[in-house]
Amino acid sequence: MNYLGEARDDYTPTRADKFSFGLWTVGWQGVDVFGDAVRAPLDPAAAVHKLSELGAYGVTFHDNDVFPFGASAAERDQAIGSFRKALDETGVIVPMATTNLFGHPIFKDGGFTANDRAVRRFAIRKVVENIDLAVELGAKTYVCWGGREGAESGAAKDIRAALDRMKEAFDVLSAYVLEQGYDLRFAVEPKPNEPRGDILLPTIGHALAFINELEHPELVGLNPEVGHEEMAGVNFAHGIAQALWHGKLFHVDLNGQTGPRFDQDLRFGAGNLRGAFWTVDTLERGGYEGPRHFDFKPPRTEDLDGVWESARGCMRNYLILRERSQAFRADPEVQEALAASKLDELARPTLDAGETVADLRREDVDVDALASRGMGFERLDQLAMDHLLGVR
Ligand code: GLT
Ligand code: MN
Ligand code: MN
Repeated sequence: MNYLGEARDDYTPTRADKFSFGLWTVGWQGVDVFGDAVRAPLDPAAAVHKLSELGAYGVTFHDNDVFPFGASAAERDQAIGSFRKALDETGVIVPMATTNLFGHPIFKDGGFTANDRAVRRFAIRKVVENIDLAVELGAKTYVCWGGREGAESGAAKDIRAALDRMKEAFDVLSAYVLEQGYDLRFAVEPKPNEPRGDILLPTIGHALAFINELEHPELVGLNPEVGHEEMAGVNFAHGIAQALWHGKLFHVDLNGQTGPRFDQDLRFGAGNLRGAFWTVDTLERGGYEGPRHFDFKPPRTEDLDGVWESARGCMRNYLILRERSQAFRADPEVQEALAASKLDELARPTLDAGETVADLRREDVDVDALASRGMGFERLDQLAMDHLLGVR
């Protein structure tokens, strides 16, 4: 039984849960820096059918997840037709799309910020072409992950000029979207490194500051990824809470990561489980209404059955954590502990209306009493742990 007295093991996703997956996630063949493909290519239409059967409501794609780089018009139409047919047959939607500006050798020094101007011009054009397709398929969010926008060495990239070019790309793309009357917003996906030694806009904070410099900041928000922030050693739940505070959490990439190391892209809930608990708690309580999008890589050890187990696990873990977070918040002892830890006071403005610093200066402060007062956070956190571990 769960805390509401309902049958406990009902963590089966429905479309109302808004789970979505990138075609490149379940379709990852396992090619990595050290090894070849371990799995056969997965037909996008087959992926759509299986994800639908598992309970996902959406799929997302890069242009070249659907048709290969350099495909002829006929090949492109045929591939899109087959993908679209699967969407129609299943009712699966495309909430988001993105561009592959990293796989082909032309992008070895980046797309929007490549030193080579001809590459930059080609990159923007590639994005525009896929935006047209994205909108046709109903996407409302367009992700820009700048994995190749960066450098391995100091003199190779003039960072200020590169940021000018990055801004230029977003300004041009925003103008295009407005001109076409598209109902589409951009979401920048930060990452600190990999594949480049250092990537531009490495964290949520860098990206938020960058957005303010754009011609159309209202059209650009964030698509933070759990593992990317944790690679930088920062707290993902805090990061998305701040993005929500700025009204900039347009999309989210959920996955698992164990601390600062290479980008593991584990299934959601694997790796930093406590972090995942607070991530779900923050999304569910913070007013986020977008897709719960999984961007993970089923490990190379898995065959196709293992791929689907892994996809199922992402959704199951989200639902378990959602239930655990709800149980935590509904527990009267937790509510009492939250009050004892003064969370309600934190929500109250520090100065009352009409008060000024003069009022603060007049105040008689019992410094010793305030200094010796415990905050009760350990009790509060243990209650969270008990809920997370399922013993409450
Ligand atoms: C790539 C990357 C992801 C991004 C994708 C969007 S592609 O797999 O590792 O984090 O979200 O371009
Ligand atoms: Mn990643
Ligand atoms: Mn991602």
